[in-house]
Amino acid sequence: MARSVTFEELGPVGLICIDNPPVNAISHSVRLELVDAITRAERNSSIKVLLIMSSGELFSAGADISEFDRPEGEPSFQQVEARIEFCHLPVVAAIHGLALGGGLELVMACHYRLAHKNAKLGMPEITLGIIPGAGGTQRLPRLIGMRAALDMILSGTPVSALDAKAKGLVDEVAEGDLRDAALSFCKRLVHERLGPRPTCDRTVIEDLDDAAIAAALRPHARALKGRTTQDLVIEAIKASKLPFSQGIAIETALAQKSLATRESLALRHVFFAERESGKSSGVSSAKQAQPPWIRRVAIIGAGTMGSGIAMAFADAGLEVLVTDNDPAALTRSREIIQSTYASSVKRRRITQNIADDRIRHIRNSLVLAELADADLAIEAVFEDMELKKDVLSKLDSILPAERLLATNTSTLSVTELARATAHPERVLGLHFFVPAHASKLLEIVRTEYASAESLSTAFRVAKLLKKVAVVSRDAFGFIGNRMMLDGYFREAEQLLLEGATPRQVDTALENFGFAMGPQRVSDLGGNDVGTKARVQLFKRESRPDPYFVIADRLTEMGRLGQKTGRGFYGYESGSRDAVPDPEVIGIIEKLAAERGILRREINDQEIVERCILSLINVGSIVLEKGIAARAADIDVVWTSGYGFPRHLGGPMFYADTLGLSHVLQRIRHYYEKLGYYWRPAKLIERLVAAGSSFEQWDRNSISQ
Ligand code: T1G
Repeated sequence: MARSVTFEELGPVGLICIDNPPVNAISHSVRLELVDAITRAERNSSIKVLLIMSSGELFSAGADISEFDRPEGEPSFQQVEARIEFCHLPVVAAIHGLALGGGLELVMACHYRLAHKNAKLGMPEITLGIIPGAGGTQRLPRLIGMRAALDMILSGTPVSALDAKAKGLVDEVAEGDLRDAALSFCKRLVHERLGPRPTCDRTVIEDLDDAAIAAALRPHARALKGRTTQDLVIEAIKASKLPFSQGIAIETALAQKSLATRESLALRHVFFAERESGKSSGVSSAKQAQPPWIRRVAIIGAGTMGSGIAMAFADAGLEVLVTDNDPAALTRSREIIQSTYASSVKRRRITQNIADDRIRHIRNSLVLAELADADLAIEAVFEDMELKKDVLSKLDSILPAERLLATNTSTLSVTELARATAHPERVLGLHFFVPAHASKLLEIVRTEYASAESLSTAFRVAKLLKKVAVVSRDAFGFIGNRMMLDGYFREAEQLLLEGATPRQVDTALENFGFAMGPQRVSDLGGNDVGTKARVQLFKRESRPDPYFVIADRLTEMGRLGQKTGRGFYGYESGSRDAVPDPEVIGIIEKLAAERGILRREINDQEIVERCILSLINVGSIVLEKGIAARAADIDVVWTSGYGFPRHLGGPMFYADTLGLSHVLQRIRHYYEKLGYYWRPAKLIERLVAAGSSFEQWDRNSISQ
């Protein structure tokens, strides 16, 4: 079996190289071989210094997450780190790419640290619902101070090599070849007779009072809403004031505790679900990495979505051509793009140079034929079947047959659109979410005609754009919108008719963990957009009344949402703060009376239960109809595209958390109370009868 750690003698330097593709995860076998290499070096009198580096794209992505569900196995991280820290030779780490989690903890146990100028160093454990468990909460404060350590661990975001140097986390930043720089650094150590300097021997001078903790938590309040891991992080960091052996024992206990939380199981579920989502398409990750390369992209339609999609591709460094037959639309698109980049520069997310460069990557044209050399074309024109068919058939005649043609429709039949071309096998839905340049999700809508080449190109597009891709079969509303319309949003409207207020519904679901409640989302996107989309969708399948009667009435009355200053709420000009508007309650009361619905007091628990259970029930229908291939895909769609709280794992994982028999019992309760649209999905009934779960269902469907 190939070794995952190599050892090389380079004069006085013993070079230990971690080689465990794809991300040099510090697995059990890596730890075993690291200790072997250190032992060999210690026994070799010509070796005066040890250098630890890695091969491949990055230093290390940390501990092997796939090993978390089994006992750690010896040597443990701490045993390896103790061998490094108490080695009689000075040990140097040289970092390139990324050093994350356990990878950085290993580096902190070394006596000296170099980083290439483009390297990044981070502790992302909190994104997995765990605390650093390999000494990070004890050594990081010793190197950079308690406050800075708390910031790094609470944010989970890597810092640059220069920042790390400024904080005292690395000793030197290498401009050129890292290996050369590291070897000369080692030789300098030998020449200057500089020996080991165990990090654990350092003491933490700083204190961390409640004010400092509150200040450290403030910037992460939104990201950590409803979470608990941060409390364990703070407790562990505080323990760094103690002698190292005591602090590390406390960290170990807290790390074990964090690993067992439902929050961590949920976040790890989402981590792997996002990486697995591509695989259920049947297109191997190897195929997804093959050419043809995509360099030039054409966007047809310069509206809000077209402009956002153009920015997404420009952000990825591609050449973008935006075409539209309306010069005014192209001008507006340019303005949207320039103002969006300007606000990113203002918020210091990018520099002016980067903004200018990205704007230069986007060209406008009124001439459709100009896109003939595009590697990919995406139509984002108005949601009208005949208009889109016309655009796609024109593209079909302009672009070579092997190029992918995509539609950004969110409501229309992609199959019917594909049939409007001579090459339906190269037509797919690439469903972007608002804002297209920032939303992480890309729903790939496949038709019965779509070829494997087209699918793998779509996955490559997602990888290029750093988006999470999920495949949906072409059906009413695809995965996300189907569940939003037939489940979550529909139930929110029903609750309004029965007596809840928009503010009450939104607050209850925001307290549950959604970034924004359904009525505020509707006002943000525009109630008219929803109304128009439903008109299109109803051409595929209709839905009996009441079905979004409130939103449609608001649209009729011109209460379109933030863009008109009135929607489900009122908005002061220039403000996005949603202000309850008694007129809306009047509208709702009238619609309820017209339908003989008696209004009553409704508590938050019922609001959350009904909205989430309806989401789960419709999600099960989406699964049993094969619109989504896996329950985990649905979790990815809802956590990365619709704001479902990641720390609850997504609606289907959450259903397993509640227990499917309880879920079914409650759905049946609402079916008796509210009628047909609460009919329990057959899949849930089957799983409950079998004592099974969505997780089990996924495992079975993969093994088939
Ligand atoms: N363990 C196991 N597998 C991992 C992994 C890890 N840490 N990181 C990535 N993979 C797999 C991933 O599943 C995928 O597999 C392949 O590598 C490529 O990943 C003790 C306890 C490094 C930025 O949280 O953020 O250390 O799908 O598609 O987009 O205190 O992966 O090909 O089969 O994501 O280039 C802390 C997690 C661990 C970092 C690369 N570390 N990884 O992104 O590739 S906890 C993290 C990432 C820890 C200590 C604690 C990203 C990446 P497959 P990819 P990418």
